[in-house]
Amino acid sequence: MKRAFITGVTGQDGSYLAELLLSKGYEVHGLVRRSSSINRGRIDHLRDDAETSARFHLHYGDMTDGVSLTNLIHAIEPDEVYNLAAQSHVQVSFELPEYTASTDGIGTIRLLEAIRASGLDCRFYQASTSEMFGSTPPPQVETSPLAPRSPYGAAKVFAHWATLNYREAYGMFAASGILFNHESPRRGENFVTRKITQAVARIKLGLQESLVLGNIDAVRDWGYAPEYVEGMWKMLQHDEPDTFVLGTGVGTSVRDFCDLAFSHVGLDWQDHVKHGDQYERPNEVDGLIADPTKAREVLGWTTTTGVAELARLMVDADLAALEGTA
Ligand code: NDP
Ligand code: GDR
Repeated sequence: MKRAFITGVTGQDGSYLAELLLSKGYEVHGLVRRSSSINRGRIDHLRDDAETSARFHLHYGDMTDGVSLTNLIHAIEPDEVYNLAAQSHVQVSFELPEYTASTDGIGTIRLLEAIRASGLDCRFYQASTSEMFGSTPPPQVETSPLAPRSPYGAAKVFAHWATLNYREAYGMFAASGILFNHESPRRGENFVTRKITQAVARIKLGLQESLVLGNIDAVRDWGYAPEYVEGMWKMLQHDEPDTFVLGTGVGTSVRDFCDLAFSHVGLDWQDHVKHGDQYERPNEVDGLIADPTKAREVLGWTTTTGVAELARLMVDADLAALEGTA
């Protein structure tokens, strides 16, 4: 039985990845940080399920606490480590730059060092991001210049390069997945797609009248999260450590995502969306669109859920949650 350690297991991707690995027969260990109220809604079903719960273990730790990471690597002795933990909100990173750098950047070094010092033959996945490309125009590919536009993007560039350095310097199997935006009904409520789909459901049910957004001209490449965690796993099953871009190859503006989501329930987005300066960022990334050719050719990884279907399934899930039929 393979043993995996997932940081960020309580997040969107961590929860789907834990599901995927448990379905493949892995023993899964997840890192959780202490909070005043328990925050495990995305993984409770895995703990409640008799079949998976015996192979699913949670451990307290924090990416800002290197000792906790070292102790856990020694105790768990994983075959695969997936580093998904991060302060992952771009706008928040402008308000918490030092914390973001410590968690997302130095935290990755803390984990890589813990693995290196353990001497384990363990494969490592780093959750890199299209935000690293920043102002480099689309389409972006593995070799495109990195030009981050936020403390988050800069911290992720640091972690990406650290991953490549550990691969080259110590011969570690350290893979970096440069993932473009991927969403789901489990997406955090303050990312723009989920903010929109939740508002659409609330407006449709008469619980809210309008939705305030920042820059609706930004273009992103939005895919469906469960398909992306499959790509993470494939990167660690490949015969050598490498760097891969994962995305759909299709760009959509925030404005057009609004149109897709509102029109799904027969509403006109222009009747409800308002502009709010508080959601404008000090620096914006105008356009991110993947060229995922390498992942398709080398890993056989592709997406099947397009952005229109993604918007529909997220709106439907938010409606079902509000109506109590989820
Ligand atoms: P989420 O924000 O949903 O989850 C982040 C996870 O990291 C949560 O489990 C969170 O714990 C945990 N975390 C945050 N800070 C710390 C810390 N100091 N110590 C330990 N754990 C911490 O992110 P996603 O699931 O969407 O993304 C997963 C990873 O992939 C992130 O690294 C993100 O930056 C990256 N990424 C995401 C993309 C996307 O479109 N979703 C695209 C490209 C990269 P808690 O639940 O307690 O807050
Ligand atoms: P992003 O996602 O910054 O791409 O990072 P987000 O959904 O936050 O923003 C996407 C675009 O929408 C614009 N926008 C708004 N964004 C938010 N959150 N709230 C608003 O009200 C709003 N109005 C307009 C933003 O300016 C931006 O252009 C996500 C995260 O998951 C990162 O962790 C990940 O690395 C990248 O995707 C790839």
